[in-house]
Amino acid sequence: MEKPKAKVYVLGVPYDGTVSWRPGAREAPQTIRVAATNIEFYSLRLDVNVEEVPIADVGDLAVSFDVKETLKRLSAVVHELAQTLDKRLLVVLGGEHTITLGVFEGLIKAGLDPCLLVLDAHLDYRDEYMGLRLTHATFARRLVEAYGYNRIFHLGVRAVCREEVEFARHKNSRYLTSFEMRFLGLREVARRVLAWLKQNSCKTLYVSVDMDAYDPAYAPGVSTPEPDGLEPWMVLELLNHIVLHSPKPLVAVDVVEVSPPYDCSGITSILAARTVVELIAAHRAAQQRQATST
Ligand SMILES: [Mn+2]
Repeated sequence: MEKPKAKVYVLGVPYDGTVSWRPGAREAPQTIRVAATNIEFYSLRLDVNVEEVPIADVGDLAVSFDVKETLKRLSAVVHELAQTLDKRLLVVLGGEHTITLGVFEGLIKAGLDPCLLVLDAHLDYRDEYMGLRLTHATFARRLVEAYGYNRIFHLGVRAVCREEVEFARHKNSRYLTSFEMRFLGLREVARRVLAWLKQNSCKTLYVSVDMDAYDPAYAPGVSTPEPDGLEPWMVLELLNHIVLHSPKPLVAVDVVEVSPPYDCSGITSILAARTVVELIAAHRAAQQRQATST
């Protein structure tokens, strides 16, 4: 019998070295894995059985105290895994949001040239935070400075400082607040994200889910919770629709900023696991759709 080949790689990054408020994201790769082994893997939304998808858990990155060294190692591992990502999906379990920068750099090095769709209460566009230039609160600034201001589309934004809003407006970086999203409705939000993907010269799609994009009522166990957030049905419907209709293939996904010590009854880890399962299902459905149309 032929050995099943992995269609999805799962990599944990237990790093929270620059955390400013509620530490613990280093524990999240394990708690999300435990949640994932205990929830159902059938996506009724898409009629995709994720149990049938061969998934390889490649373990956790050996992290350093030093954020730059951690990102360097992460970028190297992602670069290696990305050699075979043309038909596969990389799922990264954080860790704090800074790790997205390392994953992004690894994908760039592998020639996958991604656009980054970020779900986050925050813009993370500060130039520096508490004396550091490379932190969970500045990673998006470093990313767009290096790879272009049109690389990121933020969804669910509602907690910013003046510097970040002025930066985003001045550079014409795309974002929608949680309240704009509710007012516009999901169809219009999806239409705008898909239009951005279409006109962008990037080649692939990378989705980063900061769990604080969800309302703290649903995801209380995060490093920096903010009220007035998104509801799970909104996020899951929207991501499914975008991945299914994206003109650029989905190659990577991360869930970041879960802080298990602050989680009530593990519900944030469970929602993170559900988010990953639905994204794997959407990736599978998009591939099947593409295969039948060509
Ligand atoms: Mn955030």
